[in-house]
Amino acid sequence: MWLKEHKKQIIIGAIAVLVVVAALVAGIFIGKANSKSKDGENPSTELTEDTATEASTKEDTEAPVQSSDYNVSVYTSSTWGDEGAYGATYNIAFTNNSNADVTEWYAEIDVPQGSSVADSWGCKAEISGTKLTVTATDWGAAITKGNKVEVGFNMTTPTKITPEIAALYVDGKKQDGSAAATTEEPTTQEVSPSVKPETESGTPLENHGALQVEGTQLVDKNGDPYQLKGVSTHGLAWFPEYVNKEAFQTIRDDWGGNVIRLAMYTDESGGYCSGGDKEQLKTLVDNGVNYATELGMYVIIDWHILHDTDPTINQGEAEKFFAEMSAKYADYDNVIYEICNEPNGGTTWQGSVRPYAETIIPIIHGNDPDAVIIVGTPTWSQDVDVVADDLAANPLKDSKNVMFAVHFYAATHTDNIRNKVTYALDKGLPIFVSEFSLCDASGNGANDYNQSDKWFDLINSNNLSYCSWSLSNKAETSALISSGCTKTSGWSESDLSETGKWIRNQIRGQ
Ligand code: IDC
Repeated sequence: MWLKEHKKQIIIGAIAVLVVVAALVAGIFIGKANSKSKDGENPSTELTEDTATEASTKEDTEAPVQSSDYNVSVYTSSTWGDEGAYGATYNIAFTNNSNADVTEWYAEIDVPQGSSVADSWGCKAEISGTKLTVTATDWGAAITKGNKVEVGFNMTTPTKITPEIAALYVDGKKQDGSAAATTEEPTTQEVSPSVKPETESGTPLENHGALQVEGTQLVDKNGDPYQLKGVSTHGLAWFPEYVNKEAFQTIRDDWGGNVIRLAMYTDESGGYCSGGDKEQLKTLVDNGVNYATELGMYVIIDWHILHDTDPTINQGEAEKFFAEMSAKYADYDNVIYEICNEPNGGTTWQGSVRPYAETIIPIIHGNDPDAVIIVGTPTWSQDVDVVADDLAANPLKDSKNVMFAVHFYAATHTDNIRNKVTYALDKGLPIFVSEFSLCDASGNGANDYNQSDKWFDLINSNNLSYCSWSLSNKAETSALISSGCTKTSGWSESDLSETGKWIRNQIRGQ
């Protein structure tokens, strides 16, 4: 299509290439006669008679010189509105396969007269007549070799369009057609990395509404797959200062996050069932839910069992807690319940977690029938394979909008746990990565970036939702804020720990 529409320009371009090649050949032969280049220096740049002949054959072909340096595609993600005012989020994914860094680029897309852009991230998107020019800005423009960015914008068009890149310019040079591939829908790898602060044209909640589970996938109010990406607090009792609206807003607007997990320990010091101040803890949960709601973010209320190993140990308290929470937030579309962080010790799925879930789920759904609920899985939320096998044979009595947790710490949990995830997804189990970090399972030690990349390949190719442990400045590797930084919101990049920087980039899609 692009080639056909531009046949004329391409032929003119090819002729221009020929003229330049001819001039170069002449110039080099003259140059050679005058000064012989040093032996072995830059041999590949020397244009010989052979390559000149090869270039001249290009005249017969329709395509200009092929370039595989850049792979650029455009796709729409969420859509809204109707004919007359058809809205969509457009994402442009740019992969720099060349061996030089890219510092600026822009793309042109044909749009119907009367289209308008609401907001954009990583780029400036401007319409003049029927031409939309998307010019990468700041982080969207700086693409080091081998790396990929995704920029995006929201646009309303009078009619539904299939966006295509009509022209692409990289570092001042127009690229040939082969560089600008176009896809209507994202491929699975392209789904997630998109930074979408969503502050101007609507918050995540305004745009995506009540979420549901369809098959293994979390979907939004329009039935479109939706990925939650965000952070978990540390223990609410220990780091209450991070439960503030500006902190959540920084995660939303600077990181591109859309979810906050509120981790309330049940049995550690100051825990809900181990002498902690229940009212104070519930106030922290309530504040967290309200800040997230005001910001249009999703929020997970996490019953953070850990030392107590088996969710049935404090089940009575859990029943009361979730009855109270689900009654209070029954009308909130953004509240998600995580009913047991990490069953561990000798706790089994069939012996404890399943019966516990079959008690708590009806309590929550009794108040809020559509609520999304995350159930922790045995062995510190790793054994999703065991759960998948059991549920394939014998589904839960109430499985509506129920998902299952997998947690990983990349320096400890590798192929073995990823294989469990793949296996469980294949069996149809909806999975939510409600906690993870890049270091070892203690929350400390060195980060394993290689394993972290492998995890994110799996996460993004399956559009899994995730929350990173933890929004705190504790002196441990998994804390997202640098231990020397006492700011509780508005962090600049240098305020973040190494983990924090990596996670922020990941959420931003870099
Ligand atoms: C860790 C915290 C650490 C705290 C400890 C308490 O990072 O500061 O002292 O809990 O036991 C989990 C748990 C999560 C752990 C984390 C790291 O869900 O509570 O946090 N982790 O050990 N599962 C695997 C790792």
